[in-house]
Amino acid sequence: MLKIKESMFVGSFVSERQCPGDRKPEYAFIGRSNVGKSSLINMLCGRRDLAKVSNKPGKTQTLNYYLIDKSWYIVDLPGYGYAKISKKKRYEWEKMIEGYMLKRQTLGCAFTLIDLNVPPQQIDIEFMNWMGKMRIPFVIVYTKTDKMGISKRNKQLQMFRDEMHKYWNELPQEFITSSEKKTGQEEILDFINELNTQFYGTIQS
Ligand SMILES: Nc1nc2c(ncn2[C@@H]2O[C@H](COP(=O)(O)OP(=O)(O)OP(=O)(O)O)[C@@H](O)[C@H]2O)c(=O)[nH]1
Ligand SMILES: [Mg+2]
Repeated sequence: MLKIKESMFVGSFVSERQCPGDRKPEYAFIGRSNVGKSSLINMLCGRRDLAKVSNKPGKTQTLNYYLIDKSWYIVDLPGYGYAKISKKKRYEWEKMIEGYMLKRQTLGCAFTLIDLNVPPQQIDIEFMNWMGKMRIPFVIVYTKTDKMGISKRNKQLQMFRDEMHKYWNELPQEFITSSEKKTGQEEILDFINELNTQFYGTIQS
């Protein structure tokens, strides 16, 4: 099992052009504001305060890079769907995220976070449909599952999958997580490890 030994904040950027140019594989964490992206990153890294967490939505506003074990990056992205900002600002954020996702060649996978405590949100579905159309590789990460019992969890999962099946024949890979309880850490890190191996394998051959 992969464990992260070293995690380091590298920098905050506002466009893809500014991002590191050393061609290491990277994994982006994306989802609605407040879904738990920064918390999940801390959980994966076994750190308390690596990424800034807040109970107010809209905390992360830039593309934040973390270098992991000197060989790959985690990218904390600003959340989408946050209503309480100006139209202009929201537009700028959308362009920043969109530009990043479309242009970033070293993006190995977008981890799309879905809060399992709320009913399926159209904005999440639309975002995944867009990634599908753009052929951006992504997986689903259900968050905050410590806040419910197993039967509610299964019910919510079923609802979300039913909604996805309206658009997708086959669903992407899923991870069930809780940053509070460290649920899903091993599964996600093993998955990233596999992708890293593929990435470096392809480059060397
Ligand atoms: N119970 C519970 N709360 C969580 C979990 N993950 C995050 N939270 C809480 O959810 C709130 C938002 O967490 P963040 O990690 O800042 O969310 P974010 O997606 O990075 O938010 P933005 O940067 O604003 O887009 C905080 O109050 C966290 O403590 C979890 O697994 N369980
Ligand atoms: Mg955040």
